[in-house]
Amino acid sequence: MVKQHDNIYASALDEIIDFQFDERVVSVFPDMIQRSVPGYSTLISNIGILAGRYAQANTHCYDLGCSLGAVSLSMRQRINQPGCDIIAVDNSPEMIERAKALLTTDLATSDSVVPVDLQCADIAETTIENASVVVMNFTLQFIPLDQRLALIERVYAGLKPGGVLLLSEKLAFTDPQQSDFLIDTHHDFKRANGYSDLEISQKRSALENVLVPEALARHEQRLSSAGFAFSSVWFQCFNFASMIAIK
Ligand code: GEK
Repeated sequence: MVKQHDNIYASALDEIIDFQFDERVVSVFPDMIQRSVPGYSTLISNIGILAGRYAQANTHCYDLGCSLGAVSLSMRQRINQPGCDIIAVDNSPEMIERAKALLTTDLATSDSVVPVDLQCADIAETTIENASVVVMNFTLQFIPLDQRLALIERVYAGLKPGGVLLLSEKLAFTDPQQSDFLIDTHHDFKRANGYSDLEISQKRSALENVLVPEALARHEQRLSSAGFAFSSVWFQCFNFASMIAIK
């Protein structure tokens, strides 16, 4: 599939409406996420490696907020325990439609036998059970703040002992100097990837009420109150980080 260039915020807009994962975003999504999230490809390939390490025989591995299924496709290359499947969930019908096409190509071309069940659903309502790996790669940040603890608690309850949650998030920082440094550096990263100042500022406004980042300490607290005895950051580039929490 040819990667379409993201120019959604390139021209000045009269009114900036809240960001949505609609057809227009879906059509440019691989280009958008690659040029906006520092370390995205590194994260995708290493989530596969971590899933390979922690997947347990005869369990489910979840990709919550799967978008086009990049995490699922990486995990299915690396999981070699018998009887595992991947349950990939997203509430954008356009995302799931496109993810199905990509999965069909992957099923036809890769050696992996791990099945992927793509579901169009709200992750707040997805049953999580008999799980050894649960991935939320930049999804929790879109869930309303007051629903986040309940979701993480359901993930914890659905994991088997030794199972893991891999949680990637854009972070907020309480120290103003650190915050300015990391946000400015992220904007440099976007400029270096061809986004103009206008695109950066219009996208920022569109995401303002939709993507709510939290401080690392807040995530650590929530993981601990949900029951996870161990959590650690395993990746960070600027204000984007990924954590692992082990049950
Ligand atoms: C990747 N993980 O490529 N239920 C289900 N899906 C949701 C919900 C919800 N309540 N809220 C948001 N989403 C992917 C990238 S993108 C991150 C994840 C980004 C979905 C939403 O439709 C979108 O596809 C995804 O979460 C977030 O590794 O665009 O910054």
